[in-house]
Parts: sequence; C-alpha cells; structure tokens
Amino acid sequence: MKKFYNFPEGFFWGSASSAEQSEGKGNTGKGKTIWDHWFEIEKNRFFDEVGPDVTSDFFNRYDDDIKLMKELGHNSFRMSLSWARLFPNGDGEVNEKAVEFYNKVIDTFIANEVTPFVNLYHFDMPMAMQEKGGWESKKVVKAYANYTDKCFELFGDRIERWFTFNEPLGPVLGGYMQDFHYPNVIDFKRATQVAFNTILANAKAIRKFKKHNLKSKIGIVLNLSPTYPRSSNKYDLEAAEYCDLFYNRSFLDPCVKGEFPKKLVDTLKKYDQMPEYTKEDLKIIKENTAQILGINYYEPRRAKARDNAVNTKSPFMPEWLFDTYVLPGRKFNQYRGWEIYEKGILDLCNNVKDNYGNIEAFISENGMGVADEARFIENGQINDDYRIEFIKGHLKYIHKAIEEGCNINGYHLWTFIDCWSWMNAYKNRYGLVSLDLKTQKRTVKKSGEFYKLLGKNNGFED
Ligand code: BGP
Repeated sequence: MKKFYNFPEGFFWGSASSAEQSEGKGNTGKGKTIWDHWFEIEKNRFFDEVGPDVTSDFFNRYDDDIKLMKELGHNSFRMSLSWARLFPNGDGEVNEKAVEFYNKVIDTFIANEVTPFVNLYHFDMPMAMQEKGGWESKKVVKAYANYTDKCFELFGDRIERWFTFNEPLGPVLGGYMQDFHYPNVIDFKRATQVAFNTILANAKAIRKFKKHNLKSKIGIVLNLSPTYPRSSNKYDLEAAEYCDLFYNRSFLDPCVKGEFPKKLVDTLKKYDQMPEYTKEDLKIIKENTAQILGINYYEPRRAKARDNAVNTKSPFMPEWLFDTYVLPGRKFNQYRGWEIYEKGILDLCNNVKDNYGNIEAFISENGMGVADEARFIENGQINDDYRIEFIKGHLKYIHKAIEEGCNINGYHLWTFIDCWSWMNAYKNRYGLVSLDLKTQKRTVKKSGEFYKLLGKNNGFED
C-alpha cells in the first residue's frame, strides 16, 4: 500500500555544494588553495586531468543557478565561503571584490527565498596558510578564527545558520593518513595534531561568533558513519568500538559535548600519538560547543577483530585495532565503492538523540555519484531513477527518525549541479542537474523533477 511521507512544517529541503567544487576562479583575485597547487604539480592524480579552475562556474552563473534551485523545490542551500577568495594570503586585509561577490550571492539567495546555510571551510586551505604549516600550526588556527570573525561581521546580519567546518575528518584522513588530499603526508601523530587543531579552530570560531550577539546559530558538519560489529563476539565488539572512537567520536564528542572520549585519549597515549595542546585549549573546546549539527551520511562502517597480527614496524594507524569488512550481499554504489545502507541514517539520528542531547540537526549531505550518466538519457533528460530510489530510501528512515523524536529539521542532497570532486573531478556525477562541461549547459535530470515535487508537497508518496 502506498503511503505519503509528510515532513514537519518548515522542513529544510535543498542541496549542498562548496566553493572549491562549484565557483571556479572568478575575477576577484582569489588566492591559490592547496587544490590549485596540488593540481599544478600532480595533474595525473586527478580524473581526466581536470582541475578546480572552472568547475560549474557558479561565480558567473549564481543568479540563474539560484533561480533554478528555487524552481526545483529548494527552500535552502548550503554553500561555503572561500577563505582564499576573501583573504588571498589567508590573513591580512579582506579582499573587497570577494566581499562584493558574496554579498551579491547571499542577497540573491534571500531574494529567491532560498535560505543560505553558510559553511566556512570545506577542504580548501589557502596555499599561503599551508606553507605556514596548515592545520598543524596554531598560527593558522588563529588566522582561521580571524577570517571567521570577519565573515560574521560582514554577513552575519543575513545568515541564519553557520557551520565552521565541513567534514574536518576529511583533511585528516586524506592529507595525513591515506594520501588523497594535499599535503600527502602519512603520519598519524601529525594527523592527530591536525585533528586537534581543527577542533580548536572550530571552538575558537564559535567563541568569536558569540561575541557578535547574532540571532543565528552556529555548528559543525560532520561525516558520520554508524559502525556495526561483524558479530557479538567480544573482540568484534571491541573492534567496532575503536573504529567508532577514531572515526566518529573523535570529532562528535569534543564538538558537541566539549570533551574527548577517555578511551580514545588513553589509546593515543598508549601508542604515543598524542597531539600537543594546552589546558587553555581544552577550556576553549569545553566552553564553545556546537549549537546545531550537520550530518553527512554516505555509508556505514563495518568492523571486526583483526584477522592478522599487526606489523609494528608499519606506521601506526587506527586500523591496528580493527579490520573493516564487507557485508556479503550488500547494496553497493559501484562507481564510488560505497555501501548503500539506508537504515544507517536512522541509527545515526538515534545516536545523536540518545547520546548527544538531541541537538538540533539536519542531514547536510547524502547522495549518489554515478559515472557515465549520459547512457541514461531519454528524450534529452538523464533518467536517474536510481538516484530517486536512493533519496526516497533515505528519506523514509529520516521520516521514521523524526517520528521517533529525533530533532532533524532538513535534508540537503549532495549536490545541485554536477560538481568537481576532489580527485575524481567529473568522474562521478551527483547532481539533480547535469552539467555539460564544455558548454556549461545545465539540464535538469529526472531526479530534479522529483525534487521539485518533494519540496512543493513537503514529502512524497511511495
Ligand atoms: C563529501 C564531501 C563533498 C563531496 C562528497 C562526495 O565527503 O563533503 O565535498 O565531494 O563527499 O564525495 P566525492 O566527491 O569524493 O565522490
């Protein structure tokens, strides 16, 4: 029997993107980011050797793009500000041309009744700051806090929801553990320093925010994956606990509760992986926690006790304490290699409800990247039923989470128009709208039509 999934009044429907992945360079004199730099020196590591120079040219096309969002059921959208655009050297004087650009963008969102959610950092470290040590350096933390302070001053009158970071775990994993972000270091101790300093930067930005006495709220966007043990065997359970500590609670606990999990700290001490910090740092983290939470959900993590003994000569990694494993018969996005497990989103929401004070939250990213979508074109439109199924499958569990009392007030799909991805460039397409890279032509996909009705009806039937 069909059912209509009705969402609470005022639910935020929309999508998300980031500056580096959609703006293009523009003409404000944007400073280089680590992505521009890495692309310059190692093009071969980017799919089809496409870099972030042009992307979908939001810089020049924001007006039409925002109108199209409105048409396709959006009442909100998460964008990010580019630190390197506003401060080409990372600090010093703000760039007035960049301010003008973002003022126009924000005003256009508001004029179209699409509420902008603003994220302050989405993987895009200004190269000038990376040269000073990136997130390993407390000077960079300070420069970031000053940058955010300026943003609150400049745009705070119009923004209702702020986010300090998108997925701060990403640069830790990518840049210091697994070699998929610049600076391509493999060193867990440096990774923990980067993680700690990012958490401190988040808290310092929140502290600055509070000084502005704005009516809006501020929080952080985390990529969370519910962690499932293979079995109830005690070593499988312990493995899952470690996996959860390193990859979820490492950020979730300090950012929402202001404290690091004791077992995580004890483990870092045991393996001599502690970052440097001061008591004052811990105090700032304790006193400046998130007021709202963005949850990015793509895939679950499945953990089991390690099959083999650790090679203690290899660099320390959290995986010394667990193995991840593949669920036989899992639903799977073959293009991205990620398991699709819709119920995971319900488990995540319930975890936030039960263990993190039911903080006001929204699903800030969820989506499906598919390669070669042109093969699905029918009558000039990409017939992406798989994406519609993906969205519905997750929304049903979000609906259930809300029924169970979870404080979830929105859903933002990744993404609106096919965007540039960190190393995959334009390999996998996530958009509700397809992009012809050569002509910049936008064409609404079938999922875009679905989204239009979703927003209009505040829900869907299935
Ligand atoms: C998230 C990031 C996004 C986006 C998305 C899809 O982790 O916040 O920036 O890129 O994942 O991942 P990918 O582009 O790697 O396929």
